[in-house]
Amino acid sequence: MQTVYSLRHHRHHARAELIDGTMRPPHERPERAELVLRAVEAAALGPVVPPTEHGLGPLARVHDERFLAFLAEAWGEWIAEHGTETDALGLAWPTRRFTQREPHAIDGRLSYFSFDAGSPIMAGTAEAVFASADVALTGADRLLAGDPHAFALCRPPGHHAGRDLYGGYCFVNNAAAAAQALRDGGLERVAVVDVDYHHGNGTQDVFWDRGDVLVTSLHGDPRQEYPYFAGYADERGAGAGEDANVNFPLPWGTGATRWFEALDQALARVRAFTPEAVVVSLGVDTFRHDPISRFELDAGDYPVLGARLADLDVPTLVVLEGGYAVEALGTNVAGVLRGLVGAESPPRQPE
Ligand code: 6XA
Ligand code: ZN
Repeated sequence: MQTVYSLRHHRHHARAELIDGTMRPPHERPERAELVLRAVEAAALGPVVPPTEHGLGPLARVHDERFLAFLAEAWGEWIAEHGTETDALGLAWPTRRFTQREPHAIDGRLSYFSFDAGSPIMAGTAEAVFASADVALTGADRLLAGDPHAFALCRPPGHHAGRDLYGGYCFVNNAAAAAQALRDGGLERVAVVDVDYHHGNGTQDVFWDRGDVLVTSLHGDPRQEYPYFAGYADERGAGAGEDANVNFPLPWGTGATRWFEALDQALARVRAFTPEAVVVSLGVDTFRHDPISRFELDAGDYPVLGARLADLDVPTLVVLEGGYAVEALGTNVAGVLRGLVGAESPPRQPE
């Protein structure tokens, strides 16, 4: 199995994020990808390769072009207004009964194109974000070339990014871009399985009215958990996409038994859909010791997850999303990958 990785993720290293009422060093930081890379190398899962450049074309298939242009120009506009001493963050959002017109000033545009205050933009953000998308798209290329598995070691993550909205540390939706690239590469049906602790609201948004991409997500109940305003079970898609969006909200404290029950239900939906490829949005912030999450999976559960995905017996691209318990992040991600490629199964007995 190839792992796709770009060093350019280092260009995004925000000074601070707004969390719990204060500005703190971000949970989503470059060290995360390095730790995952080291664990993947240690597990000897296969070669680590750089991404190939895909340009903005494949991203414009899942995002508005104005939004992509905004991401590319936001930092330049911010420093013209505020200098380089602070990261770019929005301040006031167009919520109920506000106009939805795009302002001219950068401070207003940041809010127009975002849904939270926890996703700072800095000098290298656009470069890192577009490189992260290239990582996912290169992973999709591996599947189109016939590989049964690939791992896109993406950073920044992507599953919160909608057609024209960023947030939750996500700017461009890597998994959605990869799923669309698989469709554009000739596959008829693609399923997304989002196992990150947080609802993949961005992926849901991108494929909301589409019947050709099934989106399933297991996540913290939005009544309790970020992103709060998406992820309910009655969000089932619309038009041609009706019933092609399947949410499994789960309460704080959910442990392996309940989580795997929901996973099995999600995978039953995936099987019934008969996809030609699966894109897994892999967050390991479901881990018991994750600092921002409240599920209770243990390290031993991740290879089991990988094996359940392998049981689908469909070409599978794993795209990295969240996970912030840095001491266990690499082990947990590598555990899923080992389970997926069968490295966990006992050696076969001689006949
Ligand atoms: C609020 C929490 C952002 C969640 C990021 C994440 N700043 N999403 O892990 O999957
Ligand atoms: Zn997450």
